Amino acid sequence: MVMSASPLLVTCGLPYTNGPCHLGHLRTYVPADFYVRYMRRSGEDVVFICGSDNHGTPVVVSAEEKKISPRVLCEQYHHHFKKTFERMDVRFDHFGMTDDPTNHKRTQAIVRRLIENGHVYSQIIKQAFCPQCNRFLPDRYLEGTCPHCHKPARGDECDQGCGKHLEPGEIQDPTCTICGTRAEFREQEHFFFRLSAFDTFLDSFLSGLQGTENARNYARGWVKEGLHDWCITRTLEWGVSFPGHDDLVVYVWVDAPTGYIAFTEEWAEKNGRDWRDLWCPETSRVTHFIGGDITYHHCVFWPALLQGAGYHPPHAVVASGMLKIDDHKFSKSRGYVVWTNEDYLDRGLPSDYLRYYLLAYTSHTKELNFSWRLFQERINNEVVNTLGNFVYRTLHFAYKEFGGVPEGLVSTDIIETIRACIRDVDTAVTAYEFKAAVDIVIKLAAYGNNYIQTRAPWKQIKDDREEAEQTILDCLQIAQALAILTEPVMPVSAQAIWTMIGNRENLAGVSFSYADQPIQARKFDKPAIIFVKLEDDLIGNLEKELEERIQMLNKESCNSSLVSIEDFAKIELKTGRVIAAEPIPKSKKLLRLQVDLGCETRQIVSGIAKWYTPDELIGTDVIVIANLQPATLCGVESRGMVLAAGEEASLLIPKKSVPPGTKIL
Ligand code: B3M
Ligand code: ZN
Repeated sequence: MVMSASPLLVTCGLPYTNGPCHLGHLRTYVPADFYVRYMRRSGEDVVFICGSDNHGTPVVVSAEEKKISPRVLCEQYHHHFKKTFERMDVRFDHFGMTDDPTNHKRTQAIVRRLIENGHVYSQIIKQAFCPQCNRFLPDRYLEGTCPHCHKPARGDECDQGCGKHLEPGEIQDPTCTICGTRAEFREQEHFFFRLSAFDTFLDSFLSGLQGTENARNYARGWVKEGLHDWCITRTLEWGVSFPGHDDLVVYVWVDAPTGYIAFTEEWAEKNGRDWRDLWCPETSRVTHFIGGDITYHHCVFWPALLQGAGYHPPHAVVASGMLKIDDHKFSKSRGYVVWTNEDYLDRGLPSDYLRYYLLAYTSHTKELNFSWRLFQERINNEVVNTLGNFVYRTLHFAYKEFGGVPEGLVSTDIIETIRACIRDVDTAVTAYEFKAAVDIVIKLAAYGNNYIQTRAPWKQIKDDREEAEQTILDCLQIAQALAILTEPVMPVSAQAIWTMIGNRENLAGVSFSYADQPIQARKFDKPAIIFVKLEDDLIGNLEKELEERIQMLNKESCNSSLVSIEDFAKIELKTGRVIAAEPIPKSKKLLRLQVDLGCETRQIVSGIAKWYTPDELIGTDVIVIANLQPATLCGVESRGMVLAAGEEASLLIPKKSVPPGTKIL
């Protein structure tokens, strides 16, 4: 790795605070964390920055559905993401919020500079408006058809087809997302960023842009096709005010990437550093890790914004391939999703295994397929049988026969093998080929396995103790190198191996150059098994749950069988008012509700604890199935069911207030 004086700033695309963390997120964050750990271990000064993306219509639409303020929703998910990343051992130096004051200030400063530099102009445009909801419909408030590929699209992007960014007014057959009414168009003044004037700049910028080729090549193609100016204002109340126009906010794709700078400022403030050292010098190395679907924003729009406002454009963009679940396009609404907490970490599965899979499945820029079976196969073969087996056999034998690392000189060809491995890993990481890097490390473990197997120190020791001692010393050297080299991939297990070999200091402070240093004699304790096999039962259950989720959602959305009106009439639907709500101690999901049904108060247990606090439910009018057979959930009797829609349990609520117990006909 070539050393450079400027610190390396690594950022990750900012998650929207409108839904929980899933594997699609981790597809980018885990490799970024791997890269940061790797670069640090190579001696680089690295700052790792991320934060949550709080603005834009994804957040307002969700907040509106949940009937909470956007800020409250953002804080909930902000904490959720922060905690989830910690649980996954993705360790940011700072995790900010784009709605915090630093980012409001930085965004406005950038917009002002763009205006002063003549890169912004105003224009009267036709804006989609919903006559029913009586409001303008920016971005995700609008649905329709993509004018380019004719697939269903959102107001500002073709999310189900060609992926193109759509400008206001471009989408065909537009309807309001909230009420489904066909949108009308009304004239309004908006502000545009003159992106089209940056084609020459972008051409030369992209030819020097580091990172993965996919990002560079797509962006070059788009610049060649011709650039359109971007409308950078929206008629919304939530966001960063557009300077001089309080009725408008800045488009989320201006203030979201600006968060990268604002979060660096916040980090620098806390750490007595100057954020400018990371963003301003010619030698600055800002490296953005992003999902491939936001390449346009990071390789075209954002560099032009920075250039226009007099900032230094990024040094590298590393774009990950998309995630598939069971070979299907990732889709929350169709159930092709694996939630990081609920489906993985909360089951007690180790973060290290998932990190390994995400890094080792395929090259970073390719599509990554997740299935529980493949996950089991890869972990059991590579992590448990190859790496784990080698380390355990080595340590176990060394402990049993020598009580630790024996005195002696490690064989030179072992040191050479380790050196070659470090060199190859370095070449791979420099090319952002993380899978190749992980494979090389596992190959070293396989080499070790073969070494111990063919020399069989358990046989050698019978005739020649010294020969056995040499074999095990060589193996211990490999095990020590493996602890250092696997740390960026599986930090928890690597630390455990490191400690088991009898090292006292923390592995975090150890550099790669230590891996080929002869291991010193020392005693260590009886080793433990670190990598445990993923059993068929567990994987079978997880697979079944995923299948059931997919089937249920698909049935719901299209294949529902018909019921007669008589059958439907058997179900007694009534309105009810929540008069008391409390958590159920043994459950994270359930709430115990007391619901006023007019003639009686009913106890109903509802799986909505993740989405609503007991306090906010009190006084809410809900729809209840009143004649459901009683059931006992977590030891609490439930007599009825409260209706809610979707993965995030959006409660169905009567539009006009009606007395509790009103029958639904
Ligand atoms: N919040 C998430 C996405 O579109 C978006 C990323 C912002 S990065 C500055 O993937
Ligand atoms: Zn399209």
